[in-house]
Amino acid sequence: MATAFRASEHQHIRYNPLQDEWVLVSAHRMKRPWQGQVEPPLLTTVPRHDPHNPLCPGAARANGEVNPHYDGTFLFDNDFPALQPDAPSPGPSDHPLFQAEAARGVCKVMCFHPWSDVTLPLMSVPEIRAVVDAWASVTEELGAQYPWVQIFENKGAMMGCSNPHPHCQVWASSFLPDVAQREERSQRAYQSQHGEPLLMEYGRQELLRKERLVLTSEHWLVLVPFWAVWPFQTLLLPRRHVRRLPELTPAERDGAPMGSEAGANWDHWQLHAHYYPPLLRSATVRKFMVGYEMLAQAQRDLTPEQAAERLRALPEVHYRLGQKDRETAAIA
Ligand code: H2U
Repeated sequence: MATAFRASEHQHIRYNPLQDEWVLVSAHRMKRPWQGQVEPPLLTTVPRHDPHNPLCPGAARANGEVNPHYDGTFLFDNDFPALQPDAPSPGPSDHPLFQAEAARGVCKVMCFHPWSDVTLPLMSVPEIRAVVDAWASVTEELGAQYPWVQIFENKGAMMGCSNPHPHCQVWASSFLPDVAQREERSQRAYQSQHGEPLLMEYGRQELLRKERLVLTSEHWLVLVPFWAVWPFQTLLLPRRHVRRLPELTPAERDGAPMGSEAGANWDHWQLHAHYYPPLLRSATVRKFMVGYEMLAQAQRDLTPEQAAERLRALPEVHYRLGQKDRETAAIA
């Protein structure tokens, strides 16, 4: 008799219908001993204000400009922008194997808070709301001119974040970046075939199946997607159809994180945020995307269902509030 399939025991591949790619799931690999790299413990002693940190209020930035003494969010043009509005065009290509196109755009940096020793989850709801409002207005402003506005936070030195001060980046581009293009294609095709947005049906299914939900609220769902690549990857979805950040109601903004967009008829789009924590087993063992991932396809060790169960079991209290710097993080 054939062995009955169990996702936590048996290797299989899963399809990501949003980004049109597959992931190899091999859960039993978590049983292997770990002799690889162990990261240093997290830095918890960031000074609240450092006059030499270019993201702090009143500090001088790399281009010599001095930041205002801001007391909420602070948005400025990146001094080392990856995209510029007036980049010249490389001109027509003379061969299909050598294609290049103009890349124009704007790069901004947004500080979330005047203090360096907080992160979004340690901020109060009104403070987080100010960030969400600032995301919505920068999306509206840059989205009027560019087809794609990507808001992202590189978090932690482990993932290449250059500065502990709480901040994100906003890159608006004259082209649809690769991932956005794949999500655009998938969502447009799904809508024309099924008459509703892909992520609306996906969210509804996850609510019914209940295996991968991490948090649900009146307005939002957080889940480990069926096709997650990073061990503790999560997807945040609004419960109703919301195409873009500026469409969020005040109540939704009081509990909402980031997203991204484009122009014309985008009824197939559903606002969403991806969270890709790099951790594999603990805060000090990271998942590297190396040999097989670079040469063949993404691979994960524990199943998305196991990851969701572990995330659901986490305490409600932020880990830093459980430590001695409780007073540092408690912001009224
Ligand atoms: P990370 O989010 O990856 O840490 O990057 C911070 C950005 O802040 C980075 O893109 C910009 C860098 O160019 N920055 C300035 O624009 N001015 C500065 O003085 C420091 C950092």
